[in-house]
Amino acid sequence: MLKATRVSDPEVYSIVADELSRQEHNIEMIASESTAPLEVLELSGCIFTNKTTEGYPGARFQAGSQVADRIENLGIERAKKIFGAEHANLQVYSGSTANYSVYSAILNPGDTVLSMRLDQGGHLTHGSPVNFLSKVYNYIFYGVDPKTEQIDYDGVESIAAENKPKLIIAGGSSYPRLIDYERMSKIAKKADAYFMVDMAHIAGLVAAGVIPSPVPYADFVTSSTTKTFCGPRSGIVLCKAEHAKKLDKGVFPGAVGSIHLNTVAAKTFSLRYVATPEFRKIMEQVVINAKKLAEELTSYGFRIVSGGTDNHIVLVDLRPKGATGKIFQNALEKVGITVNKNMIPFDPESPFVTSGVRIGLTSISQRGLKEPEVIEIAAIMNQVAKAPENLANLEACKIKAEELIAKFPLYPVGSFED
Ligand code: DSN
Repeated sequence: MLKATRVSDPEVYSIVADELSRQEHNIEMIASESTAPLEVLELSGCIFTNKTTEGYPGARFQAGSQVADRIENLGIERAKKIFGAEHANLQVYSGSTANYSVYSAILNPGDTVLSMRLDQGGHLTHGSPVNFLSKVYNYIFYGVDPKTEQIDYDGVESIAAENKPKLIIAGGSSYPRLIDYERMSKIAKKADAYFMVDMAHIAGLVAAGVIPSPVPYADFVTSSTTKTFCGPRSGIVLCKAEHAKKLDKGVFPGAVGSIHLNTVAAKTFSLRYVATPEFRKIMEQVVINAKKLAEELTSYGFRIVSGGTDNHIVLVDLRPKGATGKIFQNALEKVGITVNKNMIPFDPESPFVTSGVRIGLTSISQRGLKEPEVIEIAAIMNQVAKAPENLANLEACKIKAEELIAKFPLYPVGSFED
């Protein structure tokens, strides 16, 4: 691994080696994480890193871009095919810049955007007051029904009718349920608004056909290419053909500079990988494992927000166990299980404390863990919750967690040996 760096900069090499070891020995359950295939790691650092290119295939600002055109065109074709999209743009750097690109394509300063509240499942880039775009656009928000903890579609409809937003956004970072895209798109049409879906968290499940796709219903679909997509740290935007020109201008020069061709190459690989039966099986197991975890944790007295999950996320209300998200996250970290504290709908705690944790099942499913192991993880979590600040308890849980994950290598053994 990192043959050149190991010799020339042992300090950086050893930090990267420590991170590999951390990932190998921990049960990684951050919902926005996954394990990139070796090809993605290779391609993310490939020779395209050296090439500067701006513009689009066939119309570049820099000479020597013919090879770059080939990789970008291949990626675009694969993206259109796998998602059934009319147009695709691979130049965005992340899910965040994917969102900024759509805003840049269709919005003017002061325009109204209707999106989901961050503390009920949305995302920082959908108008949070701490994001700079909240100074540019007028964001207003919808939320979940307090009883079902699922999107209050009637509420969305009445807010849209009253405020006439130019854009309505669905999708986010901690919503564990399916979204009724058809209903949302009808609401948008009625309000004469564009409809955008941010599928960053669920893109892999969508690509594998395990959950419904927003592509037929949305004007724009944005995504990061990590999370369930299991690709490089980057992004993608899809749209209807009628918006293609606007979108491409919104991306470049609207929101990004020169293309990260190395990650375009890695995304292009991923866009083939996510169409394989092997990937589909993993995504199916992700959903099975998530449902199993929700069921097991419920049996131990945890409360699962919305009563369950349809995707890779289990959002847990810790109040019945007398813990906060901060306490539980820190205790699990000591045990070798990595999750993140997360707001739950109508959370009385601050975002720095929270009443919940968000648990993702993608990485462990990629490593081959199935229902029997998920049952063990839930039991460890329950034991942690009983005494989250008791070091002897945490040490006993750590031994169990280490034994469990040691049976499932992060990458095939020998992958990083020279
Ligand atoms: N939005 C953050 C998350 O969901 O964890 C990072 O992508």
